[in-house]
Amino acid sequence: MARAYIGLGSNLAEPQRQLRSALDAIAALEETRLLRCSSFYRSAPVGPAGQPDYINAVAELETALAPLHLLDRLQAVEAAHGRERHVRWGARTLDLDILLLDAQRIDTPRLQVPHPRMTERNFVLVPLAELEPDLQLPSGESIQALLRQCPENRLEKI
Ligand code: ROI
Repeated sequence: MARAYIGLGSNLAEPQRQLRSALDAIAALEETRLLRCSSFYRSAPVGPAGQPDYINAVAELETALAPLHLLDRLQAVEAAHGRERHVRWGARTLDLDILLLDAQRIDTPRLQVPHPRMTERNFVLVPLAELEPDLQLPSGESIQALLRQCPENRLEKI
């Protein structure tokens, strides 16, 4: 079994409802157990302006699925929530990112773990640190050090 942290984000079509429904779908995945979810956070959009605020959270899972199978299942959950991939960094109904899988490093065209942009995003680091305040990334960096270096972006716990 691998311990996985998944980033959840939505800024369309009742984002809090999208996240709750995504958590139900994740909890129902085969060979997977949803262990915990952080609080929900409201965050200003990173990327193109003129889109609604996001709701973000991080979930902790235990899974026996291989990494690419987990990615397939999460992308199916995104698709079931009406996710359409048009504009890079555009508004989205549901985004599910594999942030960490134990201390594994994966670097393939389809999947990179740790998620390559997680260290620049307080909407990922803050909910992850809420779950795991003593976490170390595979690079050896502590989540607390990463939080101190992370760019400021408006974020409030709901
Ligand atoms: N901005 C915020 N605040 N939250 C997100 O989940 C998010 N996701 C994205 C981009 C468009 C980069 N910006 C985001 O994919």
